Amino acid sequence: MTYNLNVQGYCNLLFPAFPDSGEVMKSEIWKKLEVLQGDITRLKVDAIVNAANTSLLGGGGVDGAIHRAAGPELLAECKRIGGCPTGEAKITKGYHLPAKYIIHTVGPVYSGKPSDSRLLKNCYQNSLALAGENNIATIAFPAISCGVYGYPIEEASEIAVNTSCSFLDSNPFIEKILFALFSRHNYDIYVDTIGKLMA
Ligand code: AR6
Repeated sequence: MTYNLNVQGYCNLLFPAFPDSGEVMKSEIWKKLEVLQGDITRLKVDAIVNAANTSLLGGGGVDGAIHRAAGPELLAECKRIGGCPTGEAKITKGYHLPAKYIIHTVGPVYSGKPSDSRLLKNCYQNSLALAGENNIATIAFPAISCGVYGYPIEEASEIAVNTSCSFLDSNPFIEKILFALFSRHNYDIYVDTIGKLMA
């Protein structure tokens, strides 16, 4: 699947929910979000985000898929970076991926403590800030921390969408934020979350 920016995503389909001109600012933000189900490594966007670990040396899940698809040059660049603390983000080239860049961020291992949500929010904020510094206009996120790190997808999707909307509000250079969900279940949860937040 090659992502085509003209494909109409769910958020765009919901856009007429804001017909009032007083909602122009808000509607412009919602129009920049899209949810899709599929493999993030196939997306032709400026940057995809990796849910990495603090070593940045690869792993399972989406991290493993990204390293496999990008090729061994990615691991070599990651070794030079020397790791990444939880909540922060680092950028590399995309190598053999259709995406030009990979933004590696490290989500929290879910513990049920208040620090979880702060750290997960930091992942989205710091990834988007790096996007800004690198002239990245289109960016795709997986569900950071929602695999082996155990973050409940309902809570995580709210943080992902709210943090992205806040960022778009003050940073208009981002043209599109995609949420790429591997499973139909997670896709449905994101669609549900966006529907609730828009209501
Ligand atoms: N495209 C999009 N989403 C994917 C893909 C893919 N190709 N593959 C998996 N997912 P996880 P985490 C989804 O476990 O919880 C790694 O070993 C997956 O279904 O990849 O942040 C790292 O090295 C899930 O919903 O990341 C770390 O050690 C989501 O991506 C650790 O896992 C995130 O699941 C990070 O754990």
